[in-house]
Amino acid sequence: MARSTEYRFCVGPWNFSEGRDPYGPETRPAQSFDWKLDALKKLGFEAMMFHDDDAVPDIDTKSAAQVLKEARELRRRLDGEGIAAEMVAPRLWFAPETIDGGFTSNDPKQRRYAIDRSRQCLDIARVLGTDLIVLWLAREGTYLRESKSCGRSTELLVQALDAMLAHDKKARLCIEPKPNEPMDHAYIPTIGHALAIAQLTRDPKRVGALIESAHAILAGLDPSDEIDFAMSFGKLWSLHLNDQNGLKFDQDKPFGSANLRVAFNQVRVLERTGYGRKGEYVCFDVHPFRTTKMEHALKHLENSRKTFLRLVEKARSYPTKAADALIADRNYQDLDQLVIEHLLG
Ligand code: XUL
Ligand code: MN
Repeated sequence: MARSTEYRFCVGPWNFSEGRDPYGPETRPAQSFDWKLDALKKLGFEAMMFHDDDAVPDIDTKSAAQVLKEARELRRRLDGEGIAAEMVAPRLWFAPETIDGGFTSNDPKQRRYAIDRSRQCLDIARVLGTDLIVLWLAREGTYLRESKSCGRSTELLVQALDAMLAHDKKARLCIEPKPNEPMDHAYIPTIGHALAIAQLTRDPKRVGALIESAHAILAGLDPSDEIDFAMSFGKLWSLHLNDQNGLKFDQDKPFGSANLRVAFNQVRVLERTGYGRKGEYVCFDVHPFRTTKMEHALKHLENSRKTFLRLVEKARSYPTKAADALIADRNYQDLDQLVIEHLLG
């Protein structure tokens, strides 16, 4: 299973979070963008992912010209540090306009806001030198089944994707499915839904997917199967590795923290399918535990990367021959133990 290429790693500014949760305030002081960029470099990461308002803070208060000017300044700053922008994602879930959803809002004025803001996000991405737009469709779903229709929302989502595809003929749209939170039910909960809606757009080739381990687990699915499925279509363009302890709030734990075997299987699939060979990054969408002291505030990133690389070694040294013999003999009992022994060894 040896691979010639090595992996490249990426995180976003929000992954240096300060411990706030819905029930309590921050537990660590906020750090500047420069501090985060410096930390990312020291940890050996090569790219940063951005929401549109990570790239240009207070974006809605600024003119289009000012937004592009600030994006150009950021590009110079990143180039100077040798750090790439992996993607830009419109943060549609914060604005007062998107309380009832962005693209699927019941109010046409607010749907227009969501599309205009997404178009501006494409302009920012072009300036930052990336063709990848990530769409976590946070509020595109319902709290109440009767308030919207899934069929109508699918049409509205396709219209929005089409508007983005028309705005920039080179951009690729990468849908990041998540089944719930903040919504009761999201309209694009799994990779299957993301790849299916791509087919309804004006340019299906430019609509793909991003898998986040925790989101797949929240959908009751195995993230390694989701990865394998998307790779079968050549549609896995980004990846948010992390971990999640069962069906609860989105935990964004360090990679491998809750279930090492599930993490191992994700790495095995990445190795087998050659993820990263076309320049895709391995991103860690992880957060420090709320209890984390400032002096340990980068450990979740360092440790996720360390675990990932250890699991790459484990994937490469997996006793394939012995495993194949057990599979041929339908001896899954011992296959199970072989995996356990391999991970323990
Ligand atoms: C939300 C989530 C986001 C996206 C980027 O659960 O994962 O941080 O990755 O918008
Ligand atoms: Mn994510």
